[in-house]
Amino acid sequence: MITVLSGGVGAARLLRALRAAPDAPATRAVVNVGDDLVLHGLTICPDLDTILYTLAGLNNDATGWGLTGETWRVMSELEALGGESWFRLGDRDLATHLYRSQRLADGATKTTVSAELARSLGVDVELLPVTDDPLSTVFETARGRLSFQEYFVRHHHDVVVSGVEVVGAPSARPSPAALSAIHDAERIVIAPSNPIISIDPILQVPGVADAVRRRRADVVAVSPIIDGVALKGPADRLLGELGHEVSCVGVADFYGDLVGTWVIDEADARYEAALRERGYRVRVTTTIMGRADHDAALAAAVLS
Ligand code: FO1
Repeated sequence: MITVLSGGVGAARLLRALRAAPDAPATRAVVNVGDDLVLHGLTICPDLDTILYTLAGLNNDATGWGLTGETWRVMSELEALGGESWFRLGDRDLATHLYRSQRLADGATKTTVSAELARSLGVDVELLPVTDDPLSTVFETARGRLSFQEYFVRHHHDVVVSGVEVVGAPSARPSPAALSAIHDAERIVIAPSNPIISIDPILQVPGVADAVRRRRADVVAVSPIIDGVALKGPADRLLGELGHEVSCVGVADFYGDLVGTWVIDEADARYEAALRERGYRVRVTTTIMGRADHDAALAAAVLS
């Protein structure tokens, strides 16, 4: 059994690659919920849903979020009524948010609802929100304090950030299932997700970073920075704005003693020595996913 600490797109692609590997081990994902939001009265969990849709083969690969073959009739009607339409919810996607919101109103936890959705869509990876308590990542920016999705979607993550706070983290309780997934796993993988806004909110839930640190020898992390650049999203920009080196070494320094082995891209082979000097084992391979041979190589590096 392996456990993957997961944000959205990068984690979803890694999980897909791991599931496709020969003799793929059973897999659990401990998933960030810091970018969840309530909009139109609906609870939306972007990272959980990106993983769910990707593993179900339903993800819109062009956008990285939402469903393939989507239609937008409800959004158009909402826009005509003057409703909030900057955060786009497709007609098919809305069914997920309606289902989740009703189940939460019935008293079910996010953990339970995630398992129900995974079962309905035939997904065999256990999707475990890191906590069932409210968590929301907020940004201190040149335009004031912004919620995650205001920063990410409304302002296209094109605003200077001076600080990130995970509101709710100090009092959040890790879900028992997420903690066991870290305790019991043969291997823990940190996905190539944004360290600051996807993985750190998971680690800030009390008890989670300590649980990962105790398993350090079995923790393998995949760098989301390749040759100084993030393939998707603002990880590179945020690392720089918050004073970190924008490289796989900067990411390694950010996680510090939580990680035993780094998987870095061939384009970053020059950093191997610096990482070894810091006490890490290092595997160099392609980390750019989406091609079957690349996915297989990365999965092999993570699982070997
Ligand atoms: N990202 C966008 O750039 N624009 C959107 O309108 C948008 C809508 C959306 C709806 C549901 C969902 O699950 C995700 C959605 N995303 C959208 C993606 C998402 O908000 C971000 O990529 C993640 O939160 C970052 O991990």
